[in-house]
Order: sequence, then C-alpha cells, then structure tokens
Amino acid sequence: MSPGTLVTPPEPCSDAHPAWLPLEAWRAVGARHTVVYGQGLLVDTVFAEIERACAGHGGAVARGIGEPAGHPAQLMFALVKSLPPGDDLGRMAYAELAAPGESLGSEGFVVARPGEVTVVLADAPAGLLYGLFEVVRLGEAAFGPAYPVRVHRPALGRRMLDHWDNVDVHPVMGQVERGYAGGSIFWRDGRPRRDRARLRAYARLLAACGVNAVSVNNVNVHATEARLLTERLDEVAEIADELRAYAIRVHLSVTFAAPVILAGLPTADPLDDRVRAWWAETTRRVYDRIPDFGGYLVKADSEGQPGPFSYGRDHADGANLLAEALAPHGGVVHWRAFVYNHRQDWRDRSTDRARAAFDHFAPLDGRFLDTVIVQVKHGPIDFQAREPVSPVIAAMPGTRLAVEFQVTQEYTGQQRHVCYLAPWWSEVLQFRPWGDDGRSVAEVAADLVAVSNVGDDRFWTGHPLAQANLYAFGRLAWDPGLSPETVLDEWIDLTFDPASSAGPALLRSTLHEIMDDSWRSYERYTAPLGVGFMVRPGHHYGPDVDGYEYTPWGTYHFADRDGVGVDRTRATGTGFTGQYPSPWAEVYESLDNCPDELLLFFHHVPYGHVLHSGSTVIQHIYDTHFAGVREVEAMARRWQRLAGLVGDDVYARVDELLGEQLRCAREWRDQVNAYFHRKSGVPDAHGRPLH
Ligand code: GCV
Repeated sequence: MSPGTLVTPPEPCSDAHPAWLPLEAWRAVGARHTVVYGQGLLVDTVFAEIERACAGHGGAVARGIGEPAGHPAQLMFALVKSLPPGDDLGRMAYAELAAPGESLGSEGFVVARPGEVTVVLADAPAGLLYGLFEVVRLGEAAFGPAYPVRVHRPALGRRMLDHWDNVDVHPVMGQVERGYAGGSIFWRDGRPRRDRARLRAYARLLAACGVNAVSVNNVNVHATEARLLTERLDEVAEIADELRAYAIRVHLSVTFAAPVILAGLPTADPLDDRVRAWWAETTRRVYDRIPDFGGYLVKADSEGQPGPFSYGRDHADGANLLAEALAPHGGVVHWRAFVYNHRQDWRDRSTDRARAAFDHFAPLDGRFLDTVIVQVKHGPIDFQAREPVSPVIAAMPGTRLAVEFQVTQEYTGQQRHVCYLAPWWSEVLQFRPWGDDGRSVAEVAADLVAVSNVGDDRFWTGHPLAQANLYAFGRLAWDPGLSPETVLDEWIDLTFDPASSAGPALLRSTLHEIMDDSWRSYERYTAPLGVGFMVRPGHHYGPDVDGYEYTPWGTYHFADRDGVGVDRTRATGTGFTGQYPSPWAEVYESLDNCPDELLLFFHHVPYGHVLHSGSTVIQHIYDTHFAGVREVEAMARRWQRLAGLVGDDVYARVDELLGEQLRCAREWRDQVNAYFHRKSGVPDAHGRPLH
C-alpha cells in the first residue's frame, strides 16, 4: 500500500463504454468550485476525480486551505478530523447531524447544505469517496435550496463481487465460467491481462455503486489458479494495486487441497499440524505482499472440489483452519454452503437437493470462528428465476452469513435477454424468515455477495442493459431499502443523461417499461410456478423441459400425465418445508396457503389444481407463456422509440439482442406449452396453437 501517493485516475478506457460514469454524469460537480480537506490515498482519488470533472465542465478544485481558482467554494469534502479550526461551514454541517459526535464509521458520510455550500463530511477516507459518488448521483439536486441533511452508512459491511474467471481457458467453461460478456478483465490464456486502465475503470464503476470487495478467480480452482496463492501471488498483488485507489479489497478463491497440490504435503487434513502451519505461513506471505488482502473464498466438497470430507472432517473444521490463518492479519474466509450430492440417482425420491445446504450446515451453527463467513446462495437450489429464500439464512444465528446473488445471468437469459434483477433481489432482501415481526434477510446477513456479470466486452456486461444489474447489486447492498425503480432511475440518469437528450421523458419511461417487469416476463415464458430448471443441460440457455429430468443433478419437475411439481412437504414429501421457521414452515406446507409463484417448488399438484389467481395450473402455464412472449414483443417495439435517444452503439447492440430474446422466448413458449399439452391432454381454453 502507498497511502498518500497521488493517484492518477485512469483516462476512460478508449474501448470501454463509460457505463454509469460518463463525463456528463459529472456536470454538476465539475462545474463547481470545490475544496477537499484530508489526506490519504482515497482522498487523493476524490481530488483527482473532481479535478478531471472540472477539466471537462469548467469548475475548479483546491486541496486544503485556499479558494478554488479564487472563488468561494460551492462544494466541500472534508474528513472531520481535517477540518481547519476556523472552518464554519464544516462545523455547521457537522452540527446539523442528528447526533454530533456519533461516528460515521469507516465508510459512512453526511451530506449537508448549510447556506450556499454543499458539504460532505466523513470520519474515514472511504466515506469521502462514497460521498463524492452520492453527490454525482444527486447532480443539481445536491445544490438546491432545500437539500436536507442526510447521513449515509452502508447496511452491509462487505459488498462483494465474485468473479468466476479462470486464468487458463477451461476446455468446457472457457475463460469465464458462466460468463456472457467476453473474456476476463483479469486473465487471458493463462496470463494476467495487465490492462491497468481497464482495471481502474472497473474499480471506479464499482466504488460508484458501493462495492468494496472483489474475488478475482473462479471458485472452481483448477491447477493453474491454485498457484495464485503462492508463486503467482504477484499477479494478484498487481490487481490489488489497481483496485485499492477505489477502496476495493481483493480476495482469492483457493483450493482446500492447496497443501497437497502446492507444497507436496501428504494430506490437507484440517486438524493436521503440518497443514495448519502451512496455511499460517502461506497466509503470512500473502499479507507481506498485499497488506490489505481481503481473504479466501472456498468451495469445498461441492461439485468435485476437494474439502474436509476426504479426511473425515466437517465444514467447520475446514473453514476454521483457514480462518485461524487469516485472523491475525484481519482477513476473513468466505466458505460456501453450496454443498449437495451432484451424483444423485434420479429414481431416489428421498434425496432432495433443496435440503442439502441446511442439512450440512445448520447442525454446525456455533462452531465457526468469527472470521468465517458462511456464504449461502439466496435460494436452496441454484439461482433459478424463482425460488424460495434459503432456509439456511434463518438457521444459523451463531454464524456470520453472506447471502450470494448471481448478477451473471446464468439462468436468467445469459445477458442476451433483458432481465432486470433488482425486483427479485429486493424481494429476497426484504423477506422475513420469521414472519412480519422478525428480521429481514438484509438484516440477518453480514455480507452481500454476487457472481459478477463483467467481462472484457466493450459494454462490460455484453447486454448494455445488464449494466443496470451490476449497478443495482451495489446499490441494494449499500441500501437494501431502495426501491428497484429508484435504482433504475439513478442508473438511467447517470448512464444516459436524459436531461440533455431530445426526449428525456420518453427515454426514462421507455426504459422503465422495458426493464421494470422484465424479470417477471422472463419468469412467465420459462419454467412455471417455481419448478425451476427446464434449461438445456450444460450451457443452461434455452428450453429443454426434460433436459435434467433423468440426470444425477437433483433438479427434477416430476411431470406426468396427471400433474407436475416436487412434493417437499413434511406430510408426504421430502420434508424440506420443515427447514423453515414458523410461519413459513406452515405456509409452504399448506397447499391452500403456498404462494402461487412457488407452488410447484413445494407441491406436486394435478393440472386442474386451481391457483389463488383463479386459473388452473395448466391454463396458467399456457397463459403465462403466451403473455411472456407478447411482453418481449412489446419490449422490442418500445426499444425502437429510442433510436437517436441513446448512443447508436447501444441502440444497435440492444436491438440485435432483443431479436434473439424474442426468438428464444418463442421457443420457450412453444416447447413448454407443447410439452404440457402432450402430457396432460388438456386443450388451451382460448384455442391457441400449442403445437
Ligand atoms: C462455479 C452452478 C453453476 C456452476 C458453478 C456453481 C457454483 O452449478 O452452473 O458453473 O460453479 O453453480 O456456484 O459453484
């Protein structure tokens, strides 16, 4: 680390889209006279960012004492401890806090407007950085007469993106596992990419939406990637050097078998002293090289990755081994709960993949060290377009938990479909596992983590509108109470600068019409009523209703001529409903009370079963599949209104992708409808073609 060094912010990458930080987004800040008080790397970043904005918009910025370009300041950023004794504005802003003296924390800040100056105060430099991006988001509103004082602190301490990037190109999964935006920004063909400008630009985008940690390699750790921990550590350090200026800490996925693979030890047994000594020493070297290293991410005993089971140990033994090595240096281990039997016999109705994470982890509650964070996928299966919230989240009160989302659209259209996921994540974050009076998922979780959707594509995310998912993840991790529509407004205003477009209202309303409900449209034309999967095995794109039905993966729908769905009740099924606390254990168990959208996740029902909506299951399947396709047709028509209102490159890319989305949605509609028509023999009540 080099605190105090003035950072040169990257010039925007020549070939990368500016996403939510185009120069226009900086107009309100860059046109003003600003003063910055404080020292340190992140304060340098704040200063350099404002300096560049001023170069583009005609304002001026001064560091510390003095007036910017001889003008009184209109905007001020200050660390509370750096406020000059005679600075009335800073003191007045500070005095406006509800509880002056109360700490703003390591990332919090306050924005106030005492008089004619907008003031951002923070206790720590990261707070000033986040405060800067808040002022950018607010634009002119930050300088209006009635801007109320407001304290901002992140709801979740760690807001992290996991990259499933491989160093080598994997023969099946490629450079980025489940990546839909080109290659990796970190690695190419076995080597580091060393595209510093791109890394800085990425860090800047992440900081601007609140992300503060990144894991730089796939949780499936192959032979080459295992070496990032030791002889290739410099490559990780180089990435950390670029991301640090934007308050982003680097984490690394490691293999549990590292002592065997990298050091030739005869065992990786977590209780073996040689193994413990090796992890302690290896971790010490990591911190010598990267003093602010975040920690390890581990997928163990899952989908073929090694883990403590090989030595007769459990996940607590395994996770604690790494936590002990990291703790002296302030690091943490994210230990994934995505553990299940992927070699299941499809004939065996007693094994239920949905149960697996709870069965493995809930009994271990209380045994994990404080520096272990058990990372739980938000649903019990695997990032489907609809799942209930994982019962693990309510089952481990004595353990720090991270909830894991998937921003990369593995099961939600692979960044060829418009699918704005914030409404889905917001539902998950607001869900109250213990009922209305209990805490929400956002309140239970220590960290929010997501699988990144970024690649080396010019638009970062392949589909330009998928940038909104990345932005929304960061914003919801900072403030889970934000509405998805508000987040989308922020993203639209920053990215497209509607105010200076020829049709600001049309631009905003059209993007909302296309995106607000796009996740539900996707749900309508894919697997019905929470049953999940029905995707093409392997790559997971497009429909294949029986694709996984007779495979070992544990993802079945059990459709026959009479009905469909998985009986997960305690009364007659796998008993999964019993993993929830009250009231959900009873709600999900009951055919009468189970929410329609999850009916087939929890129950096997006849096609004639009547939903709360009043429709039968079979008619619901037909209706929603026709509706979903109509909605995509409408998206494609609406997009055409935006010709000339968004950049030509964005217009053309989205237009082309909407064509593919429509083709694929029709394929889903026709395969799902034909399948259930053939199984059930029930005609469509409206006589539409079912093929
Ligand atoms: C990184 C799913 C994906 C895998 C992924 C796994 C995981 O099964 O299809 O590609 O592996 O989840 O989360 O570890």
